[in-house]
Amino acid sequence: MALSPLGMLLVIATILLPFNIVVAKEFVVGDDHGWTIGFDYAAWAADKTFQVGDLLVFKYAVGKHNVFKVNGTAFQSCTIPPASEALTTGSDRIVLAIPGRKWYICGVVGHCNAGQKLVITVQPQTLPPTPAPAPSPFQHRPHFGRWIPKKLFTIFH
Ligand SMILES: *[C@@H]1O[C@H](CO)[C@@H](O)[C@H](O)[C@H]1NC(C)=O
Ligand SMILES: [Cu+2]
Repeated sequence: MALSPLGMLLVIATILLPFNIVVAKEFVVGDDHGWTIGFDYAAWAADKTFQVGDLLVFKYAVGKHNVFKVNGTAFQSCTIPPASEALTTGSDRIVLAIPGRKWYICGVVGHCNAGQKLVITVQPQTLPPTPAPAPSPFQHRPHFGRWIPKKLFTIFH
């Protein structure tokens, strides 16, 4: 029996399903500007969608800046956490593992107040919709199977 185009599409979709995962995106914060003062990170983030599994990369010259993950209160007031909590590699990679609002600031004196702060909202990962179970090709088969084995059993017993 030849498959209808729709049936063929279903077969292909089923085969490809395990590969149909959402690809994680990598965001270089500030793009070419990197992580610095004098850049509008609110505008940078405004047209982007961040999802669980995506990656933030903070790029800056080591020693010039750093990155602290803070809460909303510390973000508003530019309260710098203990230095031990700083990310300082100059290429700090943060995987967005949990949905919700995330706040980052630079801990160098004056930088957060000068606007070196980023707030984003991480969306839950969108999964592809679960397909309805494909109809079984056997479900309309005549029920000969029910009596044939019994009859054979009877004959050869
Ligand atoms: C926010 O973080 C600061 C320290 O960084 C802490 O003192 C404060 O309790 C936190 N606020 C909330 C609401 O968690
Ligand atoms: Cu800084």
